[in-house]
Amino acid sequence: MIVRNLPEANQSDRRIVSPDGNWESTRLLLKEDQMGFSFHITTIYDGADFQMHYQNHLESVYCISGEGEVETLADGKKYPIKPGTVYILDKHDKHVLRAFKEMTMACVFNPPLNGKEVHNAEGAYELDAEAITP
Ligand code: 9YT
Repeated sequence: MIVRNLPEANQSDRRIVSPDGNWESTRLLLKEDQMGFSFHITTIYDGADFQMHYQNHLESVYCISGEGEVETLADGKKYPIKPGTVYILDKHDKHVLRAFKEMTMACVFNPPLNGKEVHNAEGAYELDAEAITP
């Protein structure tokens, strides 16, 4: 069994701060754990408004706290996000995420992240990103 603790992980290189200033994510479970998915606790900063397109991954995002919206760009639909909302990018949907109040999200990625991923110019993660050092 694997047991980890968020406050401890936040003090380690599992905590990734996005250079775009929109979010940070502490990656509690990664590819090296061989579970077939990764699991992260992500903070979307107040006022963030940014586009993503996970061409190489599927992602589920569950809102623990905060308030915002997600917009799917293919059809312009906007979905409010509040605690208890989950959105599931089952079609590699290009989307915009907006935080009206800082949001804490639990995120699951398939395939699992290596550890050091940040968004590329298209808002995707590369499959060959660097792993964190154990
Ligand atoms: C919700 C979302 O996709 N935020 C960007 C960060 C990502 N969830 C991650 O790397 O944990």
